[in-house]
Amino acid sequence: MKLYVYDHCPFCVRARMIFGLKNIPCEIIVLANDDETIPQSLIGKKMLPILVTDEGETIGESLDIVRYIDEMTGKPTLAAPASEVVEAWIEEASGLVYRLAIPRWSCSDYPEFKNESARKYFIQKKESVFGSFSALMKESPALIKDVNMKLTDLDQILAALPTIEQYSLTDILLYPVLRSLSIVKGVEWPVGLDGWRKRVAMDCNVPLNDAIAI
Ligand SMILES: N[C@@H](CCC(=O)N[C@@H](CS)C(=O)NCC(=O)O)C(=O)O
Repeated sequence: MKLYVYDHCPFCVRARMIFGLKNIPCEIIVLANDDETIPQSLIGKKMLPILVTDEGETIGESLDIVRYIDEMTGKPTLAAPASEVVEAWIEEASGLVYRLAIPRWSCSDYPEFKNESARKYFIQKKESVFGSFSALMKESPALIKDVNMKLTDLDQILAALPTIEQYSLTDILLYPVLRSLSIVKGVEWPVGLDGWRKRVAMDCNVPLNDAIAI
């Protein structure tokens, strides 16, 4: 199987996670961010992740890929119940996380930005949606303060949940958001939550971005 991704992309992280959690081999291909031809030819639009199965079937939505791979073995890994309260937190916090992460992604050393044209493509596309990156960077101290408070809430939410030895679809939604935030320097990770994100990173074999935080 082949999985086309961008390293920074949280939706791609969802798809990468299920391969890691189930220990299923897959060729991970990082496309240049401005390569429109390959995704267009596979699914008719410029969007990743895309899975190409051994049978040549293409699947182009992250959660469809997750479900397909989880069900493939006949023994689901995502067996724990979803958590409404955690998913509500994700909904509330995501805007804040991406306003911090996106300008930092644009100047990071991800393989999808190896060519300058790919980096420019990303910057142009995202600034048209999120506004100027220099303005976002100036907003960072206030955004980091807000996100640190949100992390304290999340830490308490996770601590209050019953301990379950299995993963859930909610974990597949949450980890990519926290991994996105890990590129931001100055974020304070409460101890319990820090343990959670590091354990998931190991289990799913998708490393955090702490080492390249800006
Ligand atoms: N609903 C899709 C969303 C995927 C998505 O938005 N991918 C982004 C990358 S993070 C993308 O490919 N955007 C087009 C682009 O970057 O040009 C999924 O869950 O797979």
